[in-house]
Amino acid sequence: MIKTAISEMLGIQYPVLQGGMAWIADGKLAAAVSDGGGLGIIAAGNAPGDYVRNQIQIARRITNQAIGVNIMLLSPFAKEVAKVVIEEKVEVVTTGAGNPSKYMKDWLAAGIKVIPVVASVAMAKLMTRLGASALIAEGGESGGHVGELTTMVLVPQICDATTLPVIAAGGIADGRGVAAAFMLGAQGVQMGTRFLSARECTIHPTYKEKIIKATDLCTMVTGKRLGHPVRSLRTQFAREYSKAEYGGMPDEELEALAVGALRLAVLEGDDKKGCFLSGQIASMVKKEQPAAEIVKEVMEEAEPVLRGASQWVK
Ligand code: TUI
Repeated sequence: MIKTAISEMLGIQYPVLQGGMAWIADGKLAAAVSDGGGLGIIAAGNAPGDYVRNQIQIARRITNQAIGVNIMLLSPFAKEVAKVVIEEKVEVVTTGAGNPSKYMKDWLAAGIKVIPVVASVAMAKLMTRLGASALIAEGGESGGHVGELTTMVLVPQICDATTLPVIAAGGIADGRGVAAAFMLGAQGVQMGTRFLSARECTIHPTYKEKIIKATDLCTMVTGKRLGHPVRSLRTQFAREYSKAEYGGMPDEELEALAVGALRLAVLEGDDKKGCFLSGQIASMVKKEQPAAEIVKEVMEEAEPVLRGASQWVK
């Protein structure tokens, strides 16, 4: 049994968070992860407050365990979702793709545990000062919106910059990844891509199949030119976007090219125009299985790896 400051603080069995994947992480997936002993997180993505409220209520009907909501700070609805999480009394808020400073006081006053994703040491220091409960250090191996640094490089630097417990994310798919994250100083992990194959994850079957069939070099980053780098599967859409990006397509046209691409991947499994967000570990996702099994499996795998670590010291 692995207990850490993160599992204790969140009152969960395993220090495993499920990433807040836009369009994907709904109330059903979050509830299944929480019921499995981790922390399930509903993604607000670019959705309005009412969608998020509805998903929270769906999760509450399935599980009595704590749940979280991820607020994507680039969303035009971030402000209204920030209110919904207080009204619906969610236990945990995670944030991504920006600086949540202006919301922190209200969330903390409402008794919500606030866990921002930080992609730099400066942001880690600021969030620590503002009273965050923990930090997520998400490296660029992750899917979706990515920062500059890798998990290997980011996690120890964030751990050194804060007194708060740190959750590692990006590039973690199994017990070895969990053990490695702990060696770097993290006390919990967040996984996104690994949960794409969860039975309770209701993405289009084509999306699941693409993840399960993926190989090691199957992801790429696009969107750097517009300042929003995003990692996704190397599909026709990703290749064409990349070509346009480096071929000098005007900014507005480039932005238009990406509109609706996430939705097309998740809801329709559209091979040509869909953007299939994925982390670099897609090739390590082998089969569909219940979310609870994923949580238990990775943590049980981590135990012998961590026990065996002493073999290196003579
Ligand atoms: O947010 C994510 N991953 C995401 S968000 C998303 S949806 C999207 N829609 C439109 C454009 C871009 C994305 C898909 N995947 N991960 C957490 C994360 N946060 N990664 C990096 C950061 C981050 C970056 C900068 C956090 C803070 C930050 O601070 C900058 C600042 O404002 O100082």
